[in-house]
Amino acid sequence: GSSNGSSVESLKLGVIDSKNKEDVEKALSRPIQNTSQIMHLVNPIIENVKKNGDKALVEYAAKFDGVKLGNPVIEAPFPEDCFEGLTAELKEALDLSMENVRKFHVAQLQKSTMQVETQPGVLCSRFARPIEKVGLYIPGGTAVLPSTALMLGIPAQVAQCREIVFASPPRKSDGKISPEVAYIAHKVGASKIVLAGGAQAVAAMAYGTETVPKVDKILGPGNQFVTAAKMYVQNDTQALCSIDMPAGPSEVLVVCDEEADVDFVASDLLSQAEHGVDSQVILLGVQLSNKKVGEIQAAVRQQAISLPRVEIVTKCIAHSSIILCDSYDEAFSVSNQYAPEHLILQIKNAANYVKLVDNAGSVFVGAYTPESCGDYSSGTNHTLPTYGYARQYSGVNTSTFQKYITAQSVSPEGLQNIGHAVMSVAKVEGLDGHRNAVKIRMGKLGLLPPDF
Ligand code: HSO
Ligand code: ZN
Repeated sequence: GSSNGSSVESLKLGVIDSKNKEDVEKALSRPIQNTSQIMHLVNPIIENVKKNGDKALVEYAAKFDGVKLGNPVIEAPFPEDCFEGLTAELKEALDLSMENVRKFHVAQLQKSTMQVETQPGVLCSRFARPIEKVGLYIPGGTAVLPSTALMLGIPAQVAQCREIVFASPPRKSDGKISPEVAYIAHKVGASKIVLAGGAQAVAAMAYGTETVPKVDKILGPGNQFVTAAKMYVQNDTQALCSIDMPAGPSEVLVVCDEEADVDFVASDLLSQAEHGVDSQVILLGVQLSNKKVGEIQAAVRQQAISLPRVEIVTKCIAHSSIILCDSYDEAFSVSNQYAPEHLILQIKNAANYVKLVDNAGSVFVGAYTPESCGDYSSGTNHTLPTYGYARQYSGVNTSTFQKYITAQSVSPEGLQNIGHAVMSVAKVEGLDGHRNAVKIRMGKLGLLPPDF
């Protein structure tokens, strides 16, 4: 990595006092994302895939991935050479991670039908069913992310989706998919792997091609092209496709106090910073001494310079900061305002403060709980709302792959209990047909006076 003077110099987290509202607001603002401009580039790609199917996919693989594809789709059972290069150590690591993610997501299954008798004879119920076909997008980009394959694939399998389709850009070097992603696709019972990235992958799964099945929901993180394409197909009734959530750059907010281990704090900030130059990392320090602030800055610098991705980290740190807070309450109020994707608590009695969290994707409680554990192996999902969407979205979970169906059964006694209310509301809405549907039944049951 580079360690020239200027980059080491900018490897210093700036410090802001929480009383300086303008600076705090600036530090907490997210980078502006221009989706409409990207749409101009994405539209023709979607149109091309819609019209020309596999031929368009092969064309884009040559153009964007520099790969000559015969068939853009690999079908299960995946050929042995897909797994070439997968080591025993990695297999074991992925197996352990999958097992924990499976345990946590199986526990989220609501197995029995929920049923409520709202009035005597009026039975309302709700039950879950899997979304039939799902498309899981696994990004290529600056890092291979088999963990994302696992975080999307396991819950889809747990929810018992009938068809799971993977899409991921082929490797520039050999036109293949990484063996780790192929292994997970195999483990979760995916039917197909589409060798495509970007908007073209999203379009192929949304509309279907000769070899790619049309899916009902598309999930997974991606670059701006992927995000724009997901937004587009979600709004196209011809695609009849939903998406998981809007995606933005990844982020972490760490809350620490004077007792925190500065090396732990620095490592958590950096593990998020290395994701990308647009990642955001924020440290809220509760009643920190100047000495502690200096130690944190030094630890960040010292750890950063030995990371292979130091250049990305340096750019990220340049727009990240430490915000000094007077109290724990103040820190949590700032955190809730920011609504971080990841919230890490490195404070005394951390577990006692979880009740103060109103907005966050996932919370990491205590000094020995780095975000990395949740990114890979503990069991929680790492596909989380970014960009402040933690205010209204949940991270990916088992119900992300299901929909709920309600049912009701009304007995004659039940009709007697609610029929008059239905007729009155129908009348004020001017919908006589609605009113009649109840009136006819109540009449035959002898529940209405003859002159009604
Ligand atoms: N922290 C990332 C997930 C990830 N980390 C994948 C490593 N690999 C976004 O939440
Ligand atoms: Zn991560």
